[in-house]
Amino acid sequence: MNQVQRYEDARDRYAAVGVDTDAAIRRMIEIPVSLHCWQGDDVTGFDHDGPLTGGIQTTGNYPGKARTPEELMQDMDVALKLMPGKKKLNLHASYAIFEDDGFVERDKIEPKHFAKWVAFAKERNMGIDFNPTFFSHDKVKDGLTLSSPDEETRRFWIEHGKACIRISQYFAEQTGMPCVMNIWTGDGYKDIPADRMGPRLRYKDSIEQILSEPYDKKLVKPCVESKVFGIGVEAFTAGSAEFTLTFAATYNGCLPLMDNGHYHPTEVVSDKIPALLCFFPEIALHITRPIRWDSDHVVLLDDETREMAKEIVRNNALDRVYMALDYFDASINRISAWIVGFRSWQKALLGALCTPNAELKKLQEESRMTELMVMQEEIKTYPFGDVWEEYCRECGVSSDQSWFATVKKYEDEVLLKR
Ligand code: RNT
Ligand code: ZN
Repeated sequence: MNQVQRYEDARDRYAAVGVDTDAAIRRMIEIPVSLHCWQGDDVTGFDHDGPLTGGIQTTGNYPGKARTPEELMQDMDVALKLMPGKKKLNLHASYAIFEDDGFVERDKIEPKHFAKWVAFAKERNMGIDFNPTFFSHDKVKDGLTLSSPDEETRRFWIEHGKACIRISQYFAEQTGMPCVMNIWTGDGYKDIPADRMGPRLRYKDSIEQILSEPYDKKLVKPCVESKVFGIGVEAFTAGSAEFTLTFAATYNGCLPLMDNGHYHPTEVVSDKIPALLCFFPEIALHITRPIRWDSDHVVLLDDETREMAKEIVRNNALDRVYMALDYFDASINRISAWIVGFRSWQKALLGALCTPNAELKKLQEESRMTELMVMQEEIKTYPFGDVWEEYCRECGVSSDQSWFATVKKYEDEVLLKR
């Protein structure tokens, strides 16, 4: 059988259980997923020389990391061409590009420092998401930014946040697509603090001040990301789950952002997605793979990844959930890391769209739990690979591992010469 025949056969098999694979492929093509620039250079950015701080860490020393905006864009381009689907660009403020005008501190950054990124995104028909960078900087004082008791420090970071709102608005205006602006800080304490509420009250006030900067609510989507703990800040995190979720719930227009590396290991974000969708018109996700902790391994097509995608799809929430990848592995080819993670999430979404969700839900509602188990298990071995192959063919990318040859060639010719 050739590819066309295989797909037709698969389409019939899925149709028999009520799944329209053509419709699934058509839907996939429209769903934007945000690709994080920071996988390309181990979260280094272009505005500082110091180490990565904030309780996050990249491990590994694979050769060929991008050192300049040009290299990062070039590498990302290689990756983008080998992934199916619609992409958005996810930037951090530390990736500002300072040209002859010279360097400015983070509280003074302007849209012009991102003009090259806008040109890059526009040429590729991508929207842009944005993140103020509250880490890896001299002004992080005693591990604190927006929750710092030092007013000068806190003011600096509030001004940074406001500058980022203005830049987010610019991104949305330029690209014609909304910009999700995510606030995450690693603020916290290594050991038992005496005051857990004071830092949070300051954090709350700081976010309110940032969001008092005028912006168009249809264009800029601010969100707050929680975390359970970070390296060196094991005892207390100001932006805990309860803190950020309550902030988002009580502040009109602010979205909660869940990163599936940021919870206790037995908690699953797949279960939290439908819980939040009961209350929030829109939510945001950072999709990662935590191994034992917030290790930020490359996203694979594992059970929880599939389960998260299923929750978005079966609750009809593809238009309500802003999806972004967030991981950083410096121990393997960084371009492959981008591609494997992006393709894995694409597979998870397409798989979710090829699940007979309405039928399964009906079985649950009729309490036919035996049949539900039978069906959920049998669908796992349906010919998903043939649908994936057709989707990749329509997107003009390879459906199997043959994409790696392109990356390997680029590694030999470009990366290893850096
Ligand atoms: C850190 C958070 C945060 C960062 C990025 C770089 O634990 O997940 O989202 O990964 O902002
Ligand atoms: Zn994250």
